[in-house]
Amino acid sequence: MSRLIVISNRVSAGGGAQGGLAVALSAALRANGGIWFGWSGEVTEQFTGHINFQRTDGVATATVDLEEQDVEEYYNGYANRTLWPLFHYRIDLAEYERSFAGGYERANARFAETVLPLIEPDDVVWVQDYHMIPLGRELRNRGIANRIGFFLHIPWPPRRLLATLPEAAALVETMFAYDVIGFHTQEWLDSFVDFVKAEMGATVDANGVAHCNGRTARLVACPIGIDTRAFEEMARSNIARRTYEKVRASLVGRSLIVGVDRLDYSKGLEERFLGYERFLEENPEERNGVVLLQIAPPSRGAVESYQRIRSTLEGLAGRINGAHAALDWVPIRYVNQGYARDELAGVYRAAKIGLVTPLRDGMNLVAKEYVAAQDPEDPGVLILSRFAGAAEQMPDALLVNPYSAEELSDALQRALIMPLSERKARWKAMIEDVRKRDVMWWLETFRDCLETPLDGAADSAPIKVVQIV
Ligand code: GDG
Repeated sequence: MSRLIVISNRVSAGGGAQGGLAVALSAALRANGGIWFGWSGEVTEQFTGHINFQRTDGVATATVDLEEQDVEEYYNGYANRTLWPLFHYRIDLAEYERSFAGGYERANARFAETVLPLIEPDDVVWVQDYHMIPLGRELRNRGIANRIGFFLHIPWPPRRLLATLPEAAALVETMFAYDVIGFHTQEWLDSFVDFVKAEMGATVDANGVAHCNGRTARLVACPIGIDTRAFEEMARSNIARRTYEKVRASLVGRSLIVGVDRLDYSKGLEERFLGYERFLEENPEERNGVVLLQIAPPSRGAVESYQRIRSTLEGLAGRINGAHAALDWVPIRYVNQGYARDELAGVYRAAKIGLVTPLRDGMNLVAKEYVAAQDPEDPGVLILSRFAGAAEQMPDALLVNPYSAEELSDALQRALIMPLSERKARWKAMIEDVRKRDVMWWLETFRDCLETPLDGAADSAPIKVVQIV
């Protein structure tokens, strides 16, 4: 198998303490050699393109520092104030500034220039996520003829929303520099097809290959998974067990509802709190019988919309607790702090309900982690937003509209009284898929597509169309 060059905004090579994505990419890089390249997270006075090489747990990484202006315009700007909100359907929050678009192009050109000498002729290159959409074109412009794939970890927005981005067509056109473009779900892929057909005159053939202005790119829906076996084991580890005991003891017999999300407006935390408040009001007999533990480590604190959501949630949690708390009970434990993964596994296992209600999410790995952490003899219930990519794979969760406080309240009520036999049947269906399509499955499936040349493939060997459901 060819060497792999992974390119992503941040590099997090390493072992089991990391998330599934880092584990899977690290495993592939260890097995076949290759390099993981990206931004160091550091700022330098003047961009030099100096590469910092490291080897972490047998994985070679190469990182580069960026200038302050790059960080402001590319990372805090175009990536997190333009694309992130727009791609999560929040055009009300999206900021369209030429300086951001310019900084984004400049940073991507800098990444391309820097990584160029590291790419050997037989390598396959895999670019990750919305920070780096035009990177493939930048590499092609510099003469790279290798197979290059792109995977989008967030949703692809509906055509009419994307059309509000001034440079939408130009940005999307750069994607035809890739051989393969991957999405988590058929829905995101369909939205992409809708845009390129209507706005750019592209066509898509029966093999899922898009043709646009003389270039082609193969489109695949390939849902990311977690490192399921490892997570199941982690949920049985000593640390997880101790965390489980500690949390259970603190509940004194009450049922735990858990949410774990980066503090991000796409995760529907405000709506979740309102749904829970509704539940408390509609079910007074349940008051004092449940606790909502919301773990929400802060993220992207330099961006104003993130500061706003943080203070909104603090206000809301304070109001709900103020209105409903008793001498010996607080309805919401709102924790702005991160925990180690094995502790999280223990928390998931202690929770009777996993409340995963993003307003929009490319996939959502917390839903899968919650399922993997459950006790097979007494599994909890997953309440999942219909608007998370994960919902396509998890029809046995209680699927809800996260905007509806009534639906959230009803689902909480239903989950709390769900008989063991139904909980087991739903959990079994979900865990089977979470095990089957784990993160290694995702990696291998995408890589297979990337390593299958497009030219003439349709005539000789039929292209394998990836089915996700
Ligand atoms: C993007 C897409 C897509 C959370 N709190 C703690 C912690 N976490 C971990 C979770 C989970 C991960 O962070 C979050 O993953 P998600 O998938 O839920 O969401 P995003 O961060 O928005 O990820 C998403 C994903 O990319 C992959 O393609 O699924 O749709 O938005 O693993 O457990 N981890 C630790 N402590 C915490 O407190 N250690």
